[in-house]
Amino acid sequence: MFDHLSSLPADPILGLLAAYRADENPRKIDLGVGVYKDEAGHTPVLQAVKEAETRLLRSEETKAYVGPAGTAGFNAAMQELVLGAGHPALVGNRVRSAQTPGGCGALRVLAEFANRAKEHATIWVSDPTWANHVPLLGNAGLQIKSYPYYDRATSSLKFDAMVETLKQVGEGELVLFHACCHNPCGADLSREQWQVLAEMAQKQGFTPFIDMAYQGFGDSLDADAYGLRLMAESVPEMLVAASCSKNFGLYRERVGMAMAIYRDADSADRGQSQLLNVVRGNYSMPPNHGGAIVEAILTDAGLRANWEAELTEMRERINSLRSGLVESLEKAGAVGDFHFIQQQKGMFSFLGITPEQVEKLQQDYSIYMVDSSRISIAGLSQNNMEYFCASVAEVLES
Ligand code: PLP
Ligand code: TYF
Repeated sequence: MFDHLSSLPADPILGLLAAYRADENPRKIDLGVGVYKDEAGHTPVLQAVKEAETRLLRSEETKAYVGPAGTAGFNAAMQELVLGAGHPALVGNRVRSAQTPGGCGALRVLAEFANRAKEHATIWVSDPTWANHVPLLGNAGLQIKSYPYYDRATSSLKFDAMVETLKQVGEGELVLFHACCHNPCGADLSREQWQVLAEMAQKQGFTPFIDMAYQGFGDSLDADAYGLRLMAESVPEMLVAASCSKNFGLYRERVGMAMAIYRDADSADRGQSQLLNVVRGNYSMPPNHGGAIVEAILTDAGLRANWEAELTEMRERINSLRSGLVESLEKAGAVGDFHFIQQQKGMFSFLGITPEQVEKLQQDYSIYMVDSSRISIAGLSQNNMEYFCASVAEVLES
């Protein structure tokens, strides 16, 4: 029965990793997948995570099932991290959530949940958006349409065009927003722009669906959640897919949260029964280990302070790489104005070069990035910055 299946291309982002690993050039640089790397090019386990794991190993007494929502402690701590303590939606008992296998698990569960509420509902996503949004949301049955977001020609937001397109969106439709650190473009909405969008959501009645995969990687844990929290104060209903992959460095442990905000506590209870039923029909219940680590860190003052310090260090390294990159590109004589990179946030920016130039960087210089010229900034370091910028300058000249 499987003979007739044709083969499909690998995930274009994860596929790059294999090509990079096979490359024997000692100067090779990996700017592909969005995984944080330190100055030495490593993705270490955070100290706070190691300590939480050590404590868990000692205190854990059973591996018996937990249940489809994961633990209550994880959900309460994560809801508070995302929404902020005392958020009106929390105080009003209108929030429900489930621990999921990563942010991807959350996106998929929430998409299926939304599809139950309204079959084949339209979800508007930014152009461009993370490539995985398409299968995660589309395979659940939602219909995907896009709104203008980023202008490659000027390396800035197309906010007016975004607003113009979203004016036609109404009740029963969803709009996906990146909470912060937009993947792939790095260009985020300002507080004023979030305000405009929150008023539109309120007036027009569409349902915001916010993907928060990088809380803490932009400006701070609270500042990065500004738009999400504002939106959650403005509308009666909203969905949030949160990921703990980047900010806790728990990538392979698969930890995230699918959260929904409802009109009132009664609809929240009914909604949660549906959401947990979606979980049951997919994977029954989430893996426990990563969620237990997050819960331990968020609920212990010492571990939490250590984690926040490590998160700050990751953020500051990326931000200093951003300014270093702009400076070094200028010094290398690269044609063009790259100052936008310094204004953008999070793991990614588009370099703004052509697919042919991306290909040339890979073939001739062993520098790996996604076709769109998206670079994962943390792959740069003091060691490879000069080689990277000189190579880009040469490719831009040729
Ligand atoms: N959403 C965006 C925009 C992402 O970049 C990612 C990837 O890291 C995710 C969601 C979810 O990732 P994960 O499933 O690894 O938590
Ligand atoms: O965009 C990225 O690089 C990250 C990591 O299937 C990622 O979000 C990439 C591809 C994928 C899952 C995660």
